[in-house]
This record gives sequence, structure tokens and C-alpha cells, in this order.
Amino acid sequence: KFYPTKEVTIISAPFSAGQGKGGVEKGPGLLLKHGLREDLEALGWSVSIKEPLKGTGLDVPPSELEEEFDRSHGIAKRPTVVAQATERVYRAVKEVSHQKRLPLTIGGDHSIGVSTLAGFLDANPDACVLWIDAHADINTPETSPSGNIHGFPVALAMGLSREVWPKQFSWLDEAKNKLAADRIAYIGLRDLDPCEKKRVRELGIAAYSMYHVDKYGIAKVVEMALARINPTGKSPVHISYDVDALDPLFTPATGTPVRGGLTFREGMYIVEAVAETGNLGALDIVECNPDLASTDVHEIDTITAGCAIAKSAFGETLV
Ligand code: EXY
Ligand code: MN
Ligand code: MN
Ligand code: MN
Repeated sequence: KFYPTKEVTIISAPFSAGQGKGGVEKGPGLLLKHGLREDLEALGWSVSIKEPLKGTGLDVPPSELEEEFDRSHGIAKRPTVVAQATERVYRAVKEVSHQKRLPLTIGGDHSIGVSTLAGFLDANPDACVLWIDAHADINTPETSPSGNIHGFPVALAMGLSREVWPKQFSWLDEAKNKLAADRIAYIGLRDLDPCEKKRVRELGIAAYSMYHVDKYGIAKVVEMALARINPTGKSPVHISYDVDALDPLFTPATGTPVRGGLTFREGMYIVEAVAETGNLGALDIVECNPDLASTDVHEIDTITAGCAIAKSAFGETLV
């Protein structure tokens, strides 16, 4: 087992300026209010909490942060604040990873994925990544249709088009390891921009869309994905879980919902299967936005789905 002593640090990342919709910064508080910490303790984990954005003023809706459009290459929105927040989260994930505690990072929007990838890879050069998402999050300023940096984290962690990143991301040059294209697999894809499709194909990234989930079933998809990125079966697995991978029936309160997603059970199966290997190395749960819920039930469904992902990943079994 990768964490025989079962120690986890929850890294709270209430950040929303990687996209434009307010409310996703409330995700961490609500996940904790719904018992995330107690759930993990009940499974035998000792839990600590880190709040790298506390007191920075970065944990507010995007409308309260300075508007900024970097148009030097394509478009990137609010690069200064996103770079500041992601650097802080990176430092927290890196420290926790070097301490051999499992980093569980809760967002916030998915821009913080660059922090968790770079931070965990710093301590674990052999890590592999399952990116569970409707989206590929592999845009750079020149390919992004929106300029929203939550669509960039995979590209940033890979160092793609380094020359066109906003200069504020120079902190990332000090991270020891870049994410290699053969160490990441996607599951749940169904909404990629044309340039993202081209990039995923050209890089030969293992990409399992909803078509593949329908065709092979989720168990086979997880098996194929892990065989591609972790052929020896010995590497720690970092799961970056965007709740929009699940069908909006189950996680309606999220910023970029796309119909035709994973069922609740398919979504849980992915993390259960990794838990069973004992190789879970790091987990992110992102993009819960209570302000986008049209009813209280939608809010509770979304937050409790986030908690369920964590419980399944940390070893809860059904019987
Ligand atoms: N590909 C689109 C864009 O770059 O704007 C949508 C990205 C949504 C990203 C969400 C977090 O996964
Ligand atoms: Mn997404
Ligand atoms: Mn789209
Ligand atoms: Mn995402």
C-alpha cells in the first residue's frame, strides 16, 4: 500500500477565478460541512487540514477580483490571480506529498489541477494520472476559446507551449517534473474543443470518452487506462476528479455541465477500483458550485456526490 499509515491532508482550495462563475469557491466549505473529514476518519484515516489561500483575499468570487485579459497570445483571463493561487496550492501539495501524507485537494475550479499535478509529481516522479472529466483541460492561451484557465491545467503541467504562457506562471519552471503524455489517461470525455482533440491525438494520450465507457463498460475502461499509464502496476495514481464527469443528473451544480455523462455507480467504480489496488497517491475533487443549483436538492446531490467520491477512494466498500 502506498500509504500504510493512512494519513491524509485535506488541502482546501476555495478558488474560482479560473473561470467566470461565482460560487465554486464555496465548494470546500460545503464538502467539509457535509462531513468529509469525519467520513475519512470513520474509514480509519488520520486527517489534517491545510488552507493555503486563507488570508490572501484570493478565495472570493471572480467578480471581486481584478479583471484582467492577457491577449499577448490568444487569451487568458485573470492570469495574475490564478498564478498566485495555483502557486500557493502547489506549495501545499508539494509539502504534503514530500511528507508522505496523501494530498486530498478540494476545489474550487479545476485551474488548481496544475498545482496538484506539479506538487505531487515533485515528490513522486513516477506518478501517473487519471483525469476524470467531461473536458480535457488541455488548452493553452492560443487554443482556448474562452480564456478560462480551468481549461488549461493539463497543458500547463505538461509544459505545452511554454513560450505562450502568461509570464506570471514562471513559478512552474521550478517544479521538478513535467507530466509526460504517456502518464495520463482521461475517463469520461465528451466536450473537447477542436484544438484539444488534435492535441490529445497528436500526443497519443490515452483518452476514454463516454463512447468507450458505453462500448467496453467502466471496469474494462479503468483496466485499460491503468495498463496504459501504469504498466508495472507500481506507480502511485493521482486522480483528478472534476465532478462534471458525472452526468448532470447526479452533479447538477457545476459550472460546465455536459449531458451524457457517467452514472453515479460508474463514477464511484473508478475510484473504488484504484482504492482496491492500494496505489491511490493523490486525489482532487473540483468544480462543485452550489450557487448554480436551481434547488436545494441539486446542491445537496452535488456536494454529497463529492463526499462519496472521497469515501470510495479512501476505501469504503459497499458490503
Ligand atoms: N474547453 C472549454 C474551455 O477551455 O473553455 C471548457 C473547459 C471547461 C473546463 C472544465 C473544468 O473542466
Ligand atoms: Mn470539466
Ligand atoms: Mn465546449
Ligand atoms: Mn476539469
